[in-house]
Amino acid sequence: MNFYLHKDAVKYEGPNSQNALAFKWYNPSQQVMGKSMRDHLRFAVCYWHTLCWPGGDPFGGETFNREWHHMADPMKAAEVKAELMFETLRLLDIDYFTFHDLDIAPEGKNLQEFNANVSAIAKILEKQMAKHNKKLLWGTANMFSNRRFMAGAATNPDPDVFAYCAAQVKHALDVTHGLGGENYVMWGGREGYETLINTRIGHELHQAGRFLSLVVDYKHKIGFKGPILIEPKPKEPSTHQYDYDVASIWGMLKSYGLEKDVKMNIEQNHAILAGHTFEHEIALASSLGIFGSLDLNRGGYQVGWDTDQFAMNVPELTLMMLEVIRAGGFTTGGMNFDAKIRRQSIDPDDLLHAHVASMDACARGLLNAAKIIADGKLDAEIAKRYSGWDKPENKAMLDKGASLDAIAARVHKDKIEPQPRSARQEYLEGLLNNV
Ligand code: XLS
Ligand code: NI
Ligand code: NI
Repeated sequence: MNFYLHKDAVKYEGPNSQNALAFKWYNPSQQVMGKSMRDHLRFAVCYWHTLCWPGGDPFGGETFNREWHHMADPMKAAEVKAELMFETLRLLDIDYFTFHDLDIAPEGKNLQEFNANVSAIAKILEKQMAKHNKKLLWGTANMFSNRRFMAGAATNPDPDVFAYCAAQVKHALDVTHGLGGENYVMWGGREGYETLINTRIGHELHQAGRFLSLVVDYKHKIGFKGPILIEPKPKEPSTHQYDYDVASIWGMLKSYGLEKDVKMNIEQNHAILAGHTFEHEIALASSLGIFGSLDLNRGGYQVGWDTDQFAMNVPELTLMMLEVIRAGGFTTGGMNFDAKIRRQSIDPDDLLHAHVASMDACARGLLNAAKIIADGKLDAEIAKRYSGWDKPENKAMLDKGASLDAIAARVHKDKIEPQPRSARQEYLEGLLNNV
């Protein structure tokens, strides 16, 4: 289908280019800290916001009027979306894409028909991937749109819904595996509750933990190599969500012994809704050994919901990239544009402008982060702040054999009196602005 007006793949032209559909900073082959920008950033285009969302909001319906949203035959529309996904990837020079089962194919009358539709479109995707040399970053199952999930997916009070979810995830994981997907994502939009007066929290939490364990077992059974990624979000659509943030998921992973198989897919807007910064969630996941992948977007700071705007703020992206580099970079993960253009951006090429501008902003963030690391002053300041822990007597306090009374005895013997030191925040903020 003829959709975009722009026909040539976007290319790097450098910071002085006046061409709006050219990269000014994202130069895929440029080496940064021993790795190409393409390999650092591992961008992905998402199906749902890019090709499925019609531009509605809670107060008004569609604004985009895309032709394929109005086709009589939903399988024909699915084929058009598949074709357009690869056209989008070609134009943006992006290697990866992501989808929910329901994004790529229509539901049909029952689960059998849904599975058959998903498998049929997956065949088309497979051919296109081989032809265009594109890859699947991750797949997932949509277990939040249909009314059967209104009281939860795996945490539904009705065990039939739990069973249905098992069948749906089995198929979505099979399809993701078949397409060589590098991760499998679980976002539990309905895995929470509205009111405690009708809810058994303990039972629902156990359902969530057991469901995740079943998915991990199945992943091993079929030899799926990538991690299962959980995507934390504190609320919306549920009022109280069990997968609130990285810290709460860590608790669940530890209690069910899943911390080796499950990692985090962290989204900027979800971090903001949980009262955290994006970099906080990345740093925490990395320090717990569960950093996986990123859903890249930006929350509107004036509204309290998931606005999923394209990430454009270079200083914020600098701090984000600094944490990604400190985490050792991506292995199977990447940066998925889980972002939607505003509903007034109705031109087809607005989709290209959004991705290109955000890719450039990420590239600037990467270059800035690399400069901060090369400059070394920030890291030196942090090292100095923690340098007391290099002394053997201090290190020993964290060892297994340490005891409270022995430490107390040393405090009295050596007359230890802590001397407060400046944390130098404004000096460091100035330092970052000047790299
Ligand atoms: C919604 C989530 C969703 C997941 C995939 O807020 O971000 O888009 O990324 O189910
Ligand atoms: Ni997301
Ligand atoms: Ni989101």
